[in-house]
Amino acid sequence: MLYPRMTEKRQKKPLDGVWKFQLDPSGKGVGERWPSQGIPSPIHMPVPSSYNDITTSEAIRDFLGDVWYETSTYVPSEWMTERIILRFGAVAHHAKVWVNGHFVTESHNGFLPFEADVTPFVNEEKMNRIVVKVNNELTWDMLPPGDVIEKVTEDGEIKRTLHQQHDFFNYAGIHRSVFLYTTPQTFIHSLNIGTDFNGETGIITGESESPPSAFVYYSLKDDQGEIIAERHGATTEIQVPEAEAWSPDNPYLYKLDVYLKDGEGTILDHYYLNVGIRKIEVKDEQLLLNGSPIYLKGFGKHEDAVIRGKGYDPVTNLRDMYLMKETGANSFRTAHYPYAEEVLQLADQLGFLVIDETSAVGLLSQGVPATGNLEPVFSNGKISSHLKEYHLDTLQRLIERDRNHPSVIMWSLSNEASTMEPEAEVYYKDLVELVRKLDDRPIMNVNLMLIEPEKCFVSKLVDIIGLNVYFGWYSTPGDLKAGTAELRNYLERWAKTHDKPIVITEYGVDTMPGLHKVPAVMFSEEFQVQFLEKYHNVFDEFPKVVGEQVWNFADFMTKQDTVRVDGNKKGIFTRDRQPKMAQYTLQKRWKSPLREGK
Ligand code: BDP
Repeated sequence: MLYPRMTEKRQKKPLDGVWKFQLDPSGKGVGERWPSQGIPSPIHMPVPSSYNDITTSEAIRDFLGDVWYETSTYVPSEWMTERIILRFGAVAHHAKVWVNGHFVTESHNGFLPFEADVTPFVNEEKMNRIVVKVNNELTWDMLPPGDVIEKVTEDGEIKRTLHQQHDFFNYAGIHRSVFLYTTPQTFIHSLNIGTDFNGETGIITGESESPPSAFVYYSLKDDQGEIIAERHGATTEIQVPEAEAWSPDNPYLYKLDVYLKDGEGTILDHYYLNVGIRKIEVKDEQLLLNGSPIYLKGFGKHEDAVIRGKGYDPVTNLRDMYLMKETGANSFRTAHYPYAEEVLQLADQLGFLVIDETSAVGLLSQGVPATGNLEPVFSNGKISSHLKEYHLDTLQRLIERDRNHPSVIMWSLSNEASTMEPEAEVYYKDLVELVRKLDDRPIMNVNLMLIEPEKCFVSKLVDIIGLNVYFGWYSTPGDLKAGTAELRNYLERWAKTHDKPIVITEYGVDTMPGLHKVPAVMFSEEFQVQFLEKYHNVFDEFPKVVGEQVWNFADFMTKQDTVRVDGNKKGIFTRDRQPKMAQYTLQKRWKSPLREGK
């Protein structure tokens, strides 16, 4: 599914703005024909945004169930000969969509785009009503998984609450931009662009899916618009001598125009992509970018901001990118789900190496309060065949969506799953096999610090190991000497057991901005600084450690909990994107050369 772009053959109209909105606690909307009649008692709600934090209502913030959105629009007359597509960047978590009362599509993935061909349902001269039912419940048939728990209260009412296993607020709503766009009747369906670089020559391979009756024509241009190469044929290979390789220091982008022509040479469709020529590989226990070892410096992030929650926000997004550059970061991980495509477009342009993660977070055994034992996930049917299919589908769609971004350097299968269960091996084998079929980027899986390297059933399947480590915080709280000793021991065991590079995908501590303590104590800014410094010294002892990504870039919202003070405070920046003291610690380290060759 190609991201909507304007060309002389394609139009687009964003439907972002203020929509109508209504809660539907008793689920009566369909029965009362809201899809065709409109929603009866709406309030105003911005799109894209989470709906939770916009009003002052606790009922809206904590709502669980169906909500409805509605907007109306005219469609230009000149669109009537084209295919008209309605596209949502993402709606969390379940969506059903109607256009002028006709059901057109549904989605059960809160972090990936979906669309419908609405050509037959669109009116030329009248307003077109678009109605969306959104549901935010989690089940164990989806990712992230969760349960809705029903309890009868003392006054006989049924109270429904969400049980979730992941550490971020279950924001919901129309989270990413909504577009109406057109394609010609004969159109380019998909593009798969690969690149390679041998130190001098770049190779671009192109594969386009389009109707066999039409001819594909590629035109490659440099960043000044000068034509470098032209090719015919759906599958192509272009050699670029003396290529400018893409990297965080030089995010050079070529432009690839793709045309579809008929037998007479008339242009039927036109689409274009930015292409960064680069090669990423795992070799000799190192991560190589364009043939040289690269050390990842950066953050685990979240799509999270004040008021708009998980709604895509170009303003916050750019601020984040500038702050990361300023700190000396060259990378980030899309923890714990696929981010908006606009984030990756900017990462291509500004030069960030992205670990692209699925929404598989929370596949972790939970302690059973009665026994204190861990309830397994993979081995007792908690993970259904539906969930596995969902995971495979998410991976496939993530790769198809993001494979053309030079910034995306690897796929992360999941975060902190119960990979110590033997049954996890078969499950992950199938995931790995799928990725290998679709793409040649390295594969990572991210491990919880309770996973013992000798007893992990998944690390042997992947190319690069992600480790989340919080010794001195969740273990031996406050004792950084003991914490760093544990860290050293843990890394030694991983390095001994696996001949693969390791990225520290999370390390960090909750820190209240402005809280100063000497000697340092947990939650003070001094403690965060010391934790980072001590951890960095240990990382530097291990040649297999090829990257460090602090948890988290910024403070973020979580569910209410005794261990969370208005959310998770492990940010290097506050939730409104101002630095804590530790930002200078990182800047000092990341802006000066690290170990030799890194
Ligand atoms: C890790 C999780 C991350 C949490 C973090 C924390 O991967 O989502 O937010 O711990 O506790 O286990 O701050």
